[in-house]
Amino acid sequence: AIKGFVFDLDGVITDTSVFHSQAWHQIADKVGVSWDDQLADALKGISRMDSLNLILARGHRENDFTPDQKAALAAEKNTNYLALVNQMTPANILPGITDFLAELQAHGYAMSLASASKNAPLVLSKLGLGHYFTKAVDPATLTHGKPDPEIFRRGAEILNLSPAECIGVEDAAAGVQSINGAGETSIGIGDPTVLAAADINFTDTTQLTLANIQSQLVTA
Ligand code: G16
Ligand code: MG
Repeated sequence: AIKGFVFDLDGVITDTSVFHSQAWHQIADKVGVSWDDQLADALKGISRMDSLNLILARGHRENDFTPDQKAALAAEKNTNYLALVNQMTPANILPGITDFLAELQAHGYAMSLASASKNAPLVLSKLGLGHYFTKAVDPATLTHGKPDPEIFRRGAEILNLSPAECIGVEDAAAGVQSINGAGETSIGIGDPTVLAAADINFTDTTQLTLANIQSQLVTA
């Protein structure tokens, strides 16, 4: 039986991707790499340094910076990003999420966070949701990022649950792959063609209710 839920942050609980994009766009301009929506999309869910490496590679500038210079660029992006995160409020919570988290808590489900973001605790506190996520995987301790199953496997472990007892919730294909690889039931939020590997598909966060999940699990 399902006893817990493991949540992605960006794209499920809130849309930090617009802020990540804005912050990276400033760095791309600085190093002379042209910015487009495709590049912005490619950065979703991947770590800070992997994001910088991807931006530099797009501009064929991957060999133009020392490790120290790259660390400085990544730190500058994070400063840009934190300025935006500090303006976040509970109004930035995606529709239906507040009700869904309350419903899960009322029914005694455990919940944890599986976000690649080192800033996730700050984001959750700005949203007023920190109390739901006292259990969160520390991304600094991971060997592999999504789509590797490690982060979702750890999301179950910190709840003292087996993967079979957990549902993972994701908006990215790489995240759904991570959930499936961990042996959890996957819910994909967004375009069902992109998230075809998910056990359950919802087009948006307003569809996240226990009743909808139960009816999808029965028909699956
Ligand atoms: C998020 C974002 C990524 C970001 C990553 C690391 O992942 O989707 O774009 O690069 O975290 O963030 P930070 O620089 O704050 O450590 P997720 O897993 O919440 O979708
Ligand atoms: Mg996401």
